[in-house]
Amino acid sequence: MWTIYSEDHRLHRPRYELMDGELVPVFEKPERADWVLERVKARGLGEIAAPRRHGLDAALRVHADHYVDYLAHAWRDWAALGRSHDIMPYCYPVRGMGQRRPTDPDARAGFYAMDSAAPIMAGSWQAIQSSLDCALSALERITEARERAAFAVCRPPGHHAGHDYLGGYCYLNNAAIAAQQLRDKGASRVVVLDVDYHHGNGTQQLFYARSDVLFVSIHGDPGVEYPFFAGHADETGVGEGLGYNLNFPLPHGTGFTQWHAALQAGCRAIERFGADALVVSLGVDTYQDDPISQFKLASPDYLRMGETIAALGLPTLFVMEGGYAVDEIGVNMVNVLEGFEGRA
Ligand code: SS9
Ligand code: ZN
Repeated sequence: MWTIYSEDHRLHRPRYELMDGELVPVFEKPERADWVLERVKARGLGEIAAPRRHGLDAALRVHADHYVDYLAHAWRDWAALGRSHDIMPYCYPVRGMGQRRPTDPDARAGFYAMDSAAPIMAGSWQAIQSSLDCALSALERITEARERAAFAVCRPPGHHAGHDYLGGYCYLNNAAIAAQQLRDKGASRVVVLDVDYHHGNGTQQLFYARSDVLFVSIHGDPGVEYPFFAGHADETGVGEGLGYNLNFPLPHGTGFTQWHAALQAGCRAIERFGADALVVSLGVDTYQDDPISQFKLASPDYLRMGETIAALGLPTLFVMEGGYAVDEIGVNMVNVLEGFEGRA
């Protein structure tokens, strides 16, 4: 399968994030994409191509225009104050606050954020757009070149980003935008399957009231895991969307047997749904040695994961999300793709 990759991701390299009450170097770093690309090459997965520029129309189908405008101009407004450190919010509107859109740069940073884990720096916007271009160009391998599958090396990732907010290393929701693009290009039913260790709260939010896009997510129990405020099993959709949101929260320490049983249950729901196409939010932070996660998957398990996803028989776009055990993320990510292609 084709891999779509852009060097522009390097422009996004924020310095610090908060962990255990301490500022630590950001786990979501450029080396992640390097390891993935290296492994794609080493295994001869297929063609590697740069994305073409798509502009923002597709993004504006799921994100608020004022939010996208914030992403585009946040650094300019921040730097105009003479600041050179990454944009990091420190004041958030909570229950009962925050109806009015602020103009102050610090207020805007908090208004458009769910957490402090998605800093913005000078090159971020360029990288964010290129990351989305990777997803949309990979999607064209499926919708235009009529191929079965494609892989987008998206950095920064997207699944925590919602209609009008960033968070958890995510700015534009690449997978959700691709799913909407599939709908706009004629697919009647689309599934987003999120296998990242963390619940895809942004994707869930974007399709929560809709029955045309089924969201299935397998993740660390939000009772004890980021993003805490979404991803519980009783979140099943609302209105039209009731029954079209399926969460599988699993406890810390979950190994592949238990994880795979959830995937199979998810696959049965996907089959009942009768989808035309599948978008996979492909995070490999379920790995046993991931530095910020608590599942116990081993590298060969990712081959099985790919096989099970392939058995759905759907056109499939793989969009890179998380995975922070840098040395192994290439192996694990590409194992899913090779398992999918039956090369294992
Ligand atoms: C861990 C801090 C987690 C955000 C994680 C976002 C994952 C994106 N103590 N910070 S896939
Ligand atoms: Zn994650």
